[in-house]
Amino acid sequence: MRTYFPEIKHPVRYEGPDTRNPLAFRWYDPARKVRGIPMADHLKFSVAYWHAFCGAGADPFGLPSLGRAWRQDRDPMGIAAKTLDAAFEFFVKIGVRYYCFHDRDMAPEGKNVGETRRNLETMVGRARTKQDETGVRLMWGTAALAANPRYTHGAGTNPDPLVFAHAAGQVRQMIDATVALGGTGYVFWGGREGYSTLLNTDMKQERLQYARLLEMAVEYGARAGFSGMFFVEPKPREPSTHQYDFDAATTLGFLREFGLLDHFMLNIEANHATLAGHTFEHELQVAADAGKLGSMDINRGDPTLGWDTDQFPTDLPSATMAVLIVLRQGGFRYGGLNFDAKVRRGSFDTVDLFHAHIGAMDTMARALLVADRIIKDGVLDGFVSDRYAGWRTGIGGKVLKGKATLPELEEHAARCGEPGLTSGRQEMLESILNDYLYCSRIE
Ligand code: XLS
Ligand code: NI
Ligand code: NI
Repeated sequence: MRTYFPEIKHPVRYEGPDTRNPLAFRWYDPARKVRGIPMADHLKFSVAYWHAFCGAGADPFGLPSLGRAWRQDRDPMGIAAKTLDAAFEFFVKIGVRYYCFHDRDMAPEGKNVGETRRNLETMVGRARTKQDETGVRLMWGTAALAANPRYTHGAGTNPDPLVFAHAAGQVRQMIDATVALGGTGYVFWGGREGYSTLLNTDMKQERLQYARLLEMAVEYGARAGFSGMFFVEPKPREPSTHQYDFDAATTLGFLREFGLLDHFMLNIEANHATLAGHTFEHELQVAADAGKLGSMDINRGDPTLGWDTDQFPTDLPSATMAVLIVLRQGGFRYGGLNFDAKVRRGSFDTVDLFHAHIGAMDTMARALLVADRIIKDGVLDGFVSDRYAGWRTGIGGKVLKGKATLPELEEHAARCGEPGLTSGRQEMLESILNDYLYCSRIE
């Protein structure tokens, strides 16, 4: 069979922090045990099919710049077949065990709903064979409900029920595909579920429609044998001015409002967090506190740009904060760490795909080692725990149990007088974190 990555002769290896080989892992050592579990099980990496194999480097100012050999064929199904070959060659060579895809990444839309279904089923059949040959598995599936012009005013939130029906059909086909490939998750992400102006929008109606779509997906998933988890991926804006799933808190509120919370978890994306004016760790913590942190789209934005640049995550402090939250909740059951990231328009060579994934996997692996050390030492957790110690006994404990009253608290304040001023020690804690990141021995 033709090879699309001839420059990589064997799967990328772990060579340790001192290697000079840019095509080796410095920190990601899949078999290395951390807290008794292999690194590969802590870091369930997934390659994003759309960015890695379908992305061609186009931007609003420029034509496609990445001439991928697997995208050259006269027939769209021919392109799909070559892309699948390239994808599985890449998964094996980079050593990632999971991938995620949208229906349209893997199979082209046909002339009508029936042909579209057949295209997808054909490609899913081939993907199943490749999965069996390689052991690589599907993490989650999703439907592309944004690109086709019919979805310009939304898919689930479109004013036209016929558009909604097309979206629903796509979701149904993609749930079938996810089941056929053994995926453990199904994602709803922003797409164009939002609006641009209230002059033409009934927001209350659109949110209700969207809830109905999610409800039907849950009902159909149960019938189709889907035993994984449904996820919503919050995103605040782009392409719509206002996206309904703005951030984790908004999305949790939406799911609660429509009685969907039991069937959904959140897939938190780093770049969407920053677009919403939050940090990645803020969004992760909101989801985790609700018991709803199900998966992550790991990437990063550009702090000087206001859109979803989907760069590969190489920022160690942010990665460490993220992994700390994941470790504290005991990892992921249905999801993992999906690289919703693409190489830059000017990274023309296929080897750049390897550099991108290697750098990001090493960043997350290093973050895992640092986070493990931080948790083991207990310095940071101890500080926070001490800070709230007053709430475990006495009047604090009474308040939390719902046993206190306002008059009682006024009386308590009067009796005890002015509280002392306790420093939050932010600068000290920032320095401690830096010590762990840059000085502590984690080899
Ligand atoms: C777009 C989203 C998209 C999803 C995949 O902004 O991040 O890539 O994660 O469905
Ligand atoms: Ni995403
Ligand atoms: Ni995104």
